[in-house]
Amino acid sequence: MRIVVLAGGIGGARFLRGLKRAVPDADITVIGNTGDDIHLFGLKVCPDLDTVMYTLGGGINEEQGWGRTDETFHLKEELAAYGVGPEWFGLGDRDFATHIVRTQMLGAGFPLSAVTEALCDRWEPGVRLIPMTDDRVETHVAVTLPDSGSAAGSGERKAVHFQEYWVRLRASVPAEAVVPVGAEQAKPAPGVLEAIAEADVILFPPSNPVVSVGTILAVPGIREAIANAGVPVIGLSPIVGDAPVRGMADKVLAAVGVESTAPAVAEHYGSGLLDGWLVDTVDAGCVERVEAAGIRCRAVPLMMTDVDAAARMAREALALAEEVRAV
Ligand code: FO1
Repeated sequence: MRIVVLAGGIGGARFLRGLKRAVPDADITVIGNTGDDIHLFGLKVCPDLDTVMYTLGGGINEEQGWGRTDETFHLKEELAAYGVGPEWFGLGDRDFATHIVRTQMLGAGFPLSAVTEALCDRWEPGVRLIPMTDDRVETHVAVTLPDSGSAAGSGERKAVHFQEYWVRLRASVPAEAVVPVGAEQAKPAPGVLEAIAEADVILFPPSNPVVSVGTILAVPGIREAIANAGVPVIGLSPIVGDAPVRGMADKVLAAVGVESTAPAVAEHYGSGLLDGWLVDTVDAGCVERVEAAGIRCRAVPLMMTDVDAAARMAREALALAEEVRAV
């Protein structure tokens, strides 16, 4: 079975670990979000690609869900001693090596897709990991920063890099707009459209629908290829009981005018794209609403408490795909 998965960071990576356990013989291609990528200290950092690579390759810091296990921060401390930041983004020594190799290869002229393949030679994630594009796309978030010296609402309006919004500001101010800068001009990376065309099933894991899956779909050609693939497209809700399972998805959903509920996210993707949607059992009451929108829906446990739980979710997603295929 050939499976294509559109993945963000932690949620996508943990779901993939379950999917691999559920169907060990499947041929899995992961299209990774690169809108979170950031240039720091002259290096290209790809948080979502690395989170998938480290998680599936056994090198992830399990508690955090990002970065390396057994990490130290000497380099960051030395940089800080020179007054060189940003201090708010935690890059560890082991992780730095990945960014150095990546940046060196990019500088030598290799595209990001080839660099990712080379990095995966070491980590052997057991899936084919392809960035959504080789072109530069950076998600920016429009915010109004509170101005402590004046009346509320009169602060400075500016666009910040997604990582600054997520990590430095901890999504503490409303996201007024989310813009994947460069996406309109980007082309799908080599292999992306081919994998979609050859897939037996396409899965949207419980990743952020705006800044992860949404950014991948913003690359011209990818949404259309998925909608026209003629195979079941199944998503898993990242919202359980009207709150994100992890992260701050509600903040960026508000920016695109979508309420933070499992059915609203399904409707946001729409029946033109999505054939099936899994919601958590606590949201069983919304199954009818999702089906009324033309999307087959089932309520199953969606908390990825461990790899077995993620594997059960993956099996449910594939079972729903078979139901869709049978109609
Ligand atoms: N997330 C944090 O909350 N704080 C950090 O300092 C941080 C550093 C970091 C370094 C490398 C990396 O691959 C990921 C990192 N993340 C960090 C996670 C990341 O910011 C986001 O969770 C993802 O981009 C969202 O998918």
